[in-house]
Amino acid sequence: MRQAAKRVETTLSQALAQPTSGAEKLFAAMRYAALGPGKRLRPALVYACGQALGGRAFDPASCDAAAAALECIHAYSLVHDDLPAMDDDDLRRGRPTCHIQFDEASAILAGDALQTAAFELLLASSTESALKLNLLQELAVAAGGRGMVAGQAIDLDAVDKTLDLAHLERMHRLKTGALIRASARMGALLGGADCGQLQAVTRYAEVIGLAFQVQDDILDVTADTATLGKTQGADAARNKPTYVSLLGLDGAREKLDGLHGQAIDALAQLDGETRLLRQLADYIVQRSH
Ligand code: GRG
Repeated sequence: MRQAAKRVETTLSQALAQPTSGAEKLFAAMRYAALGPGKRLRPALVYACGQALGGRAFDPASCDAAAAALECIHAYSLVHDDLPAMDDDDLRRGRPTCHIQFDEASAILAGDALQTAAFELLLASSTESALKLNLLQELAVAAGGRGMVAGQAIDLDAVDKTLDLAHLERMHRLKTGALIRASARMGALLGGADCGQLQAVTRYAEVIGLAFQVQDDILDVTADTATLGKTQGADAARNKPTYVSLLGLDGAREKLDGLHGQAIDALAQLDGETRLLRQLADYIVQRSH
């Protein structure tokens, strides 16, 4: 993860280095959002899947644009999620949220520009054209109204409602799962995955995506504010359904164990070197922030 973080931060830093004249504040807000102290989980998945499928011939540089594009979309989603019209959060990654550090209009624009920067990064990459089109499609579908944005809409609609487990799962598959799935699939495509391998990677990513959210819900009620980098119990306090509110803490932990097992089973279908993917699955269920 450290190596992935270093690579993606270098790519993002270069991509956002030259502000458009007169739009210095916009670029400062974009850099603040994209280069803040995040875990870079999605880039790590891109590189790990690329390596698992690409084997010895794998060159991490081939994944730099995809990794940075995913982090741009992720950063934009967090900036917009924190806005007063959405979750209205003051704290993110242990620092003031983008609209508190700058102002609301700048945060909206920084999110907008980060979203399109993702596609610019992919378009400017030296990836072969047919593969590039596949990557663009993966990202566009995962990020938009058939993926993450749809999940966010369902989530906002769920406040004060009772969702059952199937509904909750569908919302998370879209809201956080779609981008995690796209990260793994884009890495696998860059590593030259065939159809069967892509299916196994997709299954792995779908279950770790859910596991990530279950652990997020557990941490929301168990970790302290300093460790979390955000307000503890924020999701529960917003009266949104969570895995903990539906299953209880022990039930959510059991669910997490089951998903971890399914991720390891999915990796058994891959013939490549899957050590890093196994470690990422372990990290997702054991993480403390
Ligand atoms: C506003 C269009 C739009 C979408 C927002 C993903 C999302 C949709 C909102 C995020 C809300 C949230 C905090 C969800 C919980 C799971 C999650 C995505 C946490 C943040 O991701 P991490 O932990 O963040 O990978 P870092 O800071 O490490 O990059």
